[in-house]
Amino acid sequence: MEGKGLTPRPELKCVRGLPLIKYFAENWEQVEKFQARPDDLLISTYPKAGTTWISEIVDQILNDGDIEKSKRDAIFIRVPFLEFAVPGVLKGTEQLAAMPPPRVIKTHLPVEFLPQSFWDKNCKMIYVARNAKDVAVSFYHFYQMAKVHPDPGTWEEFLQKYMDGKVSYGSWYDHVKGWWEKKKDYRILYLFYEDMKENPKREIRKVMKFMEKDLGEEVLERIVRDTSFKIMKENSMANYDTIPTCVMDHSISPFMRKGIAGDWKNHFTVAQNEAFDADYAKKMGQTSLRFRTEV
Ligand code: PPS
Repeated sequence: MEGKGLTPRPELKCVRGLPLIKYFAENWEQVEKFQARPDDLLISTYPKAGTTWISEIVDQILNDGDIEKSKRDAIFIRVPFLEFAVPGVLKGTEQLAAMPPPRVIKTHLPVEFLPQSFWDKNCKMIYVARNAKDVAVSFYHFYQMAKVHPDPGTWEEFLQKYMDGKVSYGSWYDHVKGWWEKKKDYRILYLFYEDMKENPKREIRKVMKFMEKDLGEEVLERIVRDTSFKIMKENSMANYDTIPTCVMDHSISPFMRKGIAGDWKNHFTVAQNEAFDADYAKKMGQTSLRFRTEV
């Protein structure tokens, strides 16, 4: 990845009301007409919910737990990012056009923005949801280190923008609820980051079953180990270390930052937490979707 011709910190640009990274929005036509195949496996998340973790798990399952095979390339090449587009770099849609099946595809799109062909082809999809407060903290750090985002401002300012859905990919609330509703009608495995932290073996077993891959206990245990935060943080094919500093600056905040549930407590003030909880109750309403904020 070169990143030439990139203007640092461009303002977000809306596509049908959805705020996106400017370059992603400018490539929207290509995304909308993307043609999924029936054997594509889609990984969908709101940003910072554990996308890289579940992508690494899925790729290791596809490779029967052989970590050397999973180290064949960086995670963003093995699992292309559908709507990714920055000047001078191969777009997600271009990467996917050249990729042999079975393709694993990453997206952060809200359910109503997913290209229609994924629904028409009835693709399998894995959605990972993470609690809203930890996502806010992780996103704030990511905005600082990934310079395709606008300047996040102070934590207080960023938190307000996040609550108002004025960040890249819009409202966390609409995202998690939209995908939750859709799973009633489509082949969507809906997972929670906090469950993965609590019992990765149990959750990876669910993923294997969903992918119809029975690899046995020994391989399962190896995948649990090789997709742990500690191992992935050291793995340059999983930790985004190979991205140029002009795009992601790990010295500001590493991509593999903390990898825990409950870090929000180190960032929210009491007043911020109260305001957030009140707003959360209004926005989440009567949904059956329930989140834990720590493990
Ligand atoms: S992105 O940029 O939206 O695709 O980011 P994403 O991969 O969704 O989220 C990054 C956060 O996930 C944490 N992470 C992990 N946690 C636990 N275990 C493993 N293996 C793991 N891999 C990534 C990563 O540290 C980011 O969370 P924070 O809270 O910032 O540490």
